[in-house]
Amino acid sequence: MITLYQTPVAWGTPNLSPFCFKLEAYLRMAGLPYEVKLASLAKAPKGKVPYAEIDGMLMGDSQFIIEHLKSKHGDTLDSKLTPEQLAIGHTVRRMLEECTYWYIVYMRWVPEEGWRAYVPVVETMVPGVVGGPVPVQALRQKMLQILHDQGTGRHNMDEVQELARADITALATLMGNKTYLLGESPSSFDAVVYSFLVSIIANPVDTDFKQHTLSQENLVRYCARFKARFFANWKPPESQAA
Ligand SMILES: N[C@@H](CCC(=O)N[C@@H](CS)C(=O)NCC(=O)O)C(=O)O
Repeated sequence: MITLYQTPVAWGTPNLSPFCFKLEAYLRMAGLPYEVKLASLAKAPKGKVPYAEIDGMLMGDSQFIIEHLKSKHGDTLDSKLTPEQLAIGHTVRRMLEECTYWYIVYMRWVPEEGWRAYVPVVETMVPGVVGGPVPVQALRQKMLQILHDQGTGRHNMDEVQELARADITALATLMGNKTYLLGESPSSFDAVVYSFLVSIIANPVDTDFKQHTLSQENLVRYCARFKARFFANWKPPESQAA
């Protein structure tokens, strides 16, 4: 059994961390049984979520975990992809994880309206996930500093939304009318695309970023299709059921 350690269920989605959600989506796509437990950043091998326990060993980083699972259990999802498809998948994954991710983070932590909506979610992570009774304002200050150091925090809201819209337009164009990102069959890259799209759409605060995503009909249809195929029977973990 694989134990997936992640942040609590929130906003009606399995996880608001797109990296946790991606890993859970991959496990479901690959048909690997798993259980979910609440993470503790203090115990996380890389100090980040998700992390997983596999054969008694703790591993960090969603992609390292996926690569490990592929070598252990085989890779039915990606084994038929051409080198060009793999390159497109890789590029899309890196765009979402290294760029779009920061725009998702910005919308939650920077604008006052976004922060007001996100505080209740952050409160569910104190003290357990963050490892102590840290005030949510201190967590916000830390995240604002991280955003500043990364660079996205130096942009204003309009600039971030413009960057974010461009990523979504590129994704919608690449998706076209295909059933999944790279064709008629799902690949591991769809775990990334789906989890990041849901992370954007689930935010209750309306932004251009969210509206632009919702206006891409092919992406909205894609999310519905993916959910129906891989998350139809999803239930919150017992420890977190309402
Ligand atoms: N490359 C990592 C990224 C994971 C990541 O950035 N996780 C965020 C949550 S979405 C996190 O743990 N942040 C807490 C922190 O940095 O202290 C992966 O794929 O797992």
